[in-house]
Amino acid sequence: MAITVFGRSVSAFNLILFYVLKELGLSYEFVQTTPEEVNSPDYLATKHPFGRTPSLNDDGFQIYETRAIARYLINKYQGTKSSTVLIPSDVQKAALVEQFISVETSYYTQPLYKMLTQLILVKKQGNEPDLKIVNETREEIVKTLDVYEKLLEGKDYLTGEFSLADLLHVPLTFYAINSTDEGDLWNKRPNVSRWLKNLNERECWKNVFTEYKLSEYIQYNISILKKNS
Ligand SMILES: *[C@@H]1O[C@H](CO)[C@@H](O)[C@H](O)[C@H]1NC(C)=O
Ligand SMILES: *[C@@H]1O[C@H](CO)[C@@H](O)[C@H](O)[C@H]1NC(C)=O
Ligand SMILES: *[C@@H]1O[C@H](CO)[C@@H](O)[C@H](O)[C@H]1NC(C)=O
Ligand SMILES: CC(=O)N[C@H]1CO[C@H](CO)[C@@H](O)[C@@H]1O
Repeated sequence: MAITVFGRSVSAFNLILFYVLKELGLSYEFVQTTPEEVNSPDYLATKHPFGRTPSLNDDGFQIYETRAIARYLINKYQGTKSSTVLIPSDVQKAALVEQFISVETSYYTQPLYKMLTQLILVKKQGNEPDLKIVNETREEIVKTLDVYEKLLEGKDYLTGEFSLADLLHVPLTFYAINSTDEGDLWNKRPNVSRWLKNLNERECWKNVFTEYKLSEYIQYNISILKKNS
């Protein structure tokens, strides 16, 4: 068994994949790719035709798109190297995990990714963020978090038990809370905060945090943002 991940260690989607691999107890090799490399003919032909990261190779089998890679790893390896269950075998429990993954993809990650692109990437490049986009996506996130706040009442995790659905939220939320001034959207909601605390305390995420030096992206980003705004 040899798993290789191609990607960029600071990207939220790569961090999701590292987190999944660690929860499943799998070891892997990581090949850091540069922004230029992901657009090279070789990368497009063999790793990801849309020039994105991550892409994973498992003993010759190549697959891209984070959620698809995660499901593949779960179907193949869950239960073999660790006891963590990311998608339960019970069909109805699994369906509820899929329901929340759909919620995460459409109502959470989509607006949040757009907002963070403005508040982190655009600012880092020295440009002014588009406040219309920031305002519109913030409004969508508020609506989503209001629903989450109710859904998470009396629950530790979205389905009640930790699953892939919860895990998929963690890296992007880490950047939102620690590298922008928008943290109150999460911090002011007690049920959402409790959920994030449960997630942040998981050993595998702490290992991702340490291994990929995420603490460097907290103060660093904030001071850069302050300088540019
Ligand atoms: C964004 O929202 C702020 C605060 O509500 C407001 O002052 C600003 O005019 C808005 N900007 C745009 C471009 O919509
Ligand atoms: C959050 O959870 C508490 C109980 O844990 C509950 O009293 C409160 O109403 C919840 N908040 C919302 C907005 O549903
Ligand atoms: C923000 O960063 C701190 C480390 O300084 C970490 O403990 C915390 O979990 C992070 N918050 C989120 C929501 O990821
Ligand atoms: C305070 C802090 O963590 N600063 C770090 C910011 O990030 C750079 C690298 O990206 C580090 O070198 C700094 O130590």
